[in-house]
Amino acid sequence: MIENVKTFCRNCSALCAMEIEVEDGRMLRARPDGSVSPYGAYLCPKGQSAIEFHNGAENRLFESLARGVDGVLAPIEAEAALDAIGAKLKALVAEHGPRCVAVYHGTGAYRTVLGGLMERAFVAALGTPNFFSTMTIDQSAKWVTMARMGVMASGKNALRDCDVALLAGGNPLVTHQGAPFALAESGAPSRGFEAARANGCKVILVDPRRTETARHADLLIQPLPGHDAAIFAAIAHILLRDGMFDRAFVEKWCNGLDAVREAVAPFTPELAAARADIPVEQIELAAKWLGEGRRVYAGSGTGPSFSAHSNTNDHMIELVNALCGGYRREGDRMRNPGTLRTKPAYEMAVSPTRSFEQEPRCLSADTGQLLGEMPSALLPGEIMADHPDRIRALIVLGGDPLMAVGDPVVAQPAFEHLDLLVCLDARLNATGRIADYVLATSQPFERHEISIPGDALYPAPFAQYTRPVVEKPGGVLHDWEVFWALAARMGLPLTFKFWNYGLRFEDIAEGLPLSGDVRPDPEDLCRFLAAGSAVPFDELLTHPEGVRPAMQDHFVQPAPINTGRLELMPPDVAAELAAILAEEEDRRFAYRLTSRRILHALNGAFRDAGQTRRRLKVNFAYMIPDDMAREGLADDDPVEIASEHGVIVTRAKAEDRLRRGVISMTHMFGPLVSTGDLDADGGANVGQLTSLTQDLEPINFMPRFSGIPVNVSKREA
Ligand SMILES: Nc1nc2c(c(=O)[nH]1)N[C@H]1C(S)=C(S)[C@@H](COP(=O)(O)OP(=O)(O)OC[C@H]3O[C@@H](n4cnc5c(=O)[nH]c(N)nc54)[C@H](O)[C@@H]3O)O[C@H]1N2
Ligand SMILES: Nc1nc2c(c(=O)[nH]1)N[C@H]1C(S)=C(S)[C@@H](COP(=O)(O)OP(=O)(O)OC[C@H]3O[C@@H](n4cnc5c(=O)[nH]c(N)nc54)[C@H](O)[C@@H]3O)O[C@H]1N2
Ligand code: SF4
Ligand SMILES: [Mo]
Repeated sequence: MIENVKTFCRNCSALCAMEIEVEDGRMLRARPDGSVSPYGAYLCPKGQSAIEFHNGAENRLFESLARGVDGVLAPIEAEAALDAIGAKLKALVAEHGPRCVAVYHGTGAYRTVLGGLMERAFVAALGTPNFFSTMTIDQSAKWVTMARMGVMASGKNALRDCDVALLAGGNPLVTHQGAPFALAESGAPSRGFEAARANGCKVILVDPRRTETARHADLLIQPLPGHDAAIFAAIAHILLRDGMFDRAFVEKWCNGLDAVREAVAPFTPELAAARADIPVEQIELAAKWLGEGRRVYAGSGTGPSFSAHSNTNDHMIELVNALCGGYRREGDRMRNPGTLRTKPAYEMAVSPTRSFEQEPRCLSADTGQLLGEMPSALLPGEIMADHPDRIRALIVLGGDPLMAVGDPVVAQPAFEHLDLLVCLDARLNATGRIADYVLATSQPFERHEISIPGDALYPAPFAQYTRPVVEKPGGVLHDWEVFWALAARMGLPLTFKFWNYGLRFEDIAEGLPLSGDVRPDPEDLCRFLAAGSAVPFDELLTHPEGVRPAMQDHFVQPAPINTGRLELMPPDVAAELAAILAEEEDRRFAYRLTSRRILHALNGAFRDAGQTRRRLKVNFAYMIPDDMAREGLADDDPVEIASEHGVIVTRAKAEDRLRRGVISMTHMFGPLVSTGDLDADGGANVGQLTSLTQDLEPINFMPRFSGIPVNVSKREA
């Protein structure tokens, strides 16, 4: 008998509502369910690939693995693996203290709400500062900006409220990556852009590639990568030159306007245009629109955060936003104040914390935490440090850190140096291949979930709760169960809490103490999380399609206290700008390799799904036809790409969406290090072109993942 079960996808923060056809405990296919979802009916190809993955595609792991004395990974009973890992962790902590244990939270971890929160509870109970996540190998430049500039507590304007909206280096039509940092609605992203433009919003994109999102752009600027700091300094220069900034906002909430004037004075539009190889008129037009806008948004995706000067790039983009007063203001109606947690918003500046200058510190570099996390690019250094507090054990929840940090020459020996490496994953990835244990974990449709990751992102109040659609296979563990079981074996008392970014775990008053003897019921955990929900948990239970609560309007409130101010131009940012001004172009390399993402895969996940592989035998090196002709390349020709740090081979592909001098390639393809057989490898790891010792940004130690200087040459077959 075929049953239709309502649930939601958990691959990305869109959390698309769906209906799954189930026959005899096996899922057949997924359909979008727009009956209540604020995004309407929407599903991307990964929704269907998820069903196939649950059913065993992409070599899904159905049993845990342990490395034997022969050095080979072999199946192990889950309970035996937990016993061995718990004992080893306990011994390491007894000998070296809790700091020797680190946790890495990968992209697979963000959508397992119970797994992620149990992981936080475990880390808090253990008391280690070594929490790493993909966020610090991704857009931690945004956290650096928050730490150096401060934040407006009311948040940025929503797309649909804007009359001018600018996005630098993001492609939400493909990535569904939107608020709070980038401009977009996560689900059905085109609908948000269409609605905003129907209201008269002008959309500006700054991207070397004419992205899929560019179909919604009124102005597309296609610069060489790595010049966002100069471009946005020039936009600030014009706003100040023409007096077209929000003077009232700046006077009320900001310090440092004179320092901004001084720092951006040399960044004339002509200088930025020459450096980024774009028409000066485009910079003038973008500045004019932003300056005239009443409700403005300027933000970015990964592009500027991956490129040279990423912290400065991001600071300058946020500076332009601040000069335009691009935040929700007192009296503004909030489209979504949150359903599971309804939060008041205040028009109030929170002063910079400069948290990275405080304790706890890293061992291998002079820096500290950002939002309670250590920089992921320092993981290898923190393992190899000649220090009693070095990292000796690493637990990876839903990630592939060895691949993600790049530079395998530096990273691999470090990961191999660990006393204990444990991966919780449903795939055997590059990190898993060198791990001591790989714990096979359940997949979303096999578990209970509540829509916390979407709570503040939905374009309107909405919440959804789901029970498992199918039972989990016998041999696999739930992610949350692993952390609970390890804590029990280590004698650590866990308190389960509703943690969110910006909160310190220990400061959260309400918690659910868990017993190490009684396995918690996941539905009880979700009920606890929904305790403050605008929709009672029992109503969510009876409405698996989700609920849109009837809520009274929420408005941004006046500041309860009035002490914080944004620092627009702290001295370190001014010094970075001065250094950029003095910098010369690296002419040894003819091209710049840029990052991009593909619709059918989610970093390493679904890379080997049928619909991905039918399109992408390898991760192609995309170039414009003119550049290909100059290098004597035709479609599918093997091409060697060499940076200062490494060489990879892939196949070339023409794409007229690019600009000259730019190659565009996606990541997480191929093995960690190429075997030399491109087709057998199924692609090449762009991380081999990156460095963990050179070109690292200050503060967050972000490696250069975009705008990498490279040369290309045809590889003779
Ligand atoms: N389908 C799919 N969705 C995903 C992912 C995925 O792999 N696949 N990954 C998820 C993750 S982990 C993340 S972090 C997000 C990322 O989400 P996005 O930031 O939207 O990612 P991209 O599509 O790579 O967009 C980055 C853009 O930056 C441009 N760019 C590169 N260098 C520069 C530069 O120096 N300056 C400027 N201005 N632009 C530049 C590139 O051309 C590219 O279009 O997506 C998430 N969603
Ligand atoms: N050169 C280069 N390097 C990059 C990037 C780049 O563009 N270029 N991008 C950077 C960015 S933005 C990011 S976010 C990182 C990505 O880095 P990671 O997140 O570390 O890498 P993924 O391959 O996405 O790993 C996610 C893992 O989660 C697993 N998974 C999926 N669902 C579940 C689940 O429910 N439970 C568990 N336990 N596991 C699950 C998947 O099988 C997969 O192995 O890479 C960074 N590194
Ligand atoms: S956009 Fe795609 S991957 Fe993201 S939740 Fe929706 S169906 Fe899933
Ligand atoms: Mo990411």
